[in-house]
Amino acid sequence: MNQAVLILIKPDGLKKSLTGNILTRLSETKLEIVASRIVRVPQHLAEEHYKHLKDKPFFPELIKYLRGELHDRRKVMALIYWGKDAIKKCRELAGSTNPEEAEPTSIRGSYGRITTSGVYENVIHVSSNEEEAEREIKLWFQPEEIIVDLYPAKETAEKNCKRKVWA
Ligand code: DAT
Ligand code: MG
Repeated sequence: MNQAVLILIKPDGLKKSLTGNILTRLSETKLEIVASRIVRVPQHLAEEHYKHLKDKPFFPELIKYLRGELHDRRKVMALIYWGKDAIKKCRELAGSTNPEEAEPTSIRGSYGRITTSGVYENVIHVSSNEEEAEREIKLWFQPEEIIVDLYPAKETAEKNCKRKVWA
């Protein structure tokens, strides 16, 4: 069954120049990339993305981590991969949440670490199921930024809507 999955290369991945390595690993899946962008992550987006963890003691540090405050790299690379069993394939390649427990050849096992203050720097995010993938993709991307129609969308005509175009 074809699925879409949200991948985030987190700020540690960008700071450590791991983007190419991670994309190479993900290309083993033979899935199709249908959207990508570099994002400066606002507080509300980080909090919404990880809202299922908001009562955890590590939540404030997790938000700082995703926003790049721990790495002085205030950006993440967001991608959507699409194809057969995309979620399972990408999560297998990513490895376990805890990078110390992740399969050593997985992305998190290869490149992740736990900091002395207990932050799981696990380099990438991968949606965990179809429902979460839809929720997350709609948070990080607008329909126009995705080259396939993943979910129903509607057209709006906004009057006096300011936006930047090339000069
Ligand atoms: P995953 O990213 O594998 O889907 P998750 O959704 O349960 O895992 O957690 C989201 C992120 O929160 C995870 O990538 C790292 C962080 N995290 C989870 N459990 C943690 C813990 N016990 N201590 C520190 N950070 C944790
Ligand atoms: Mg998760």
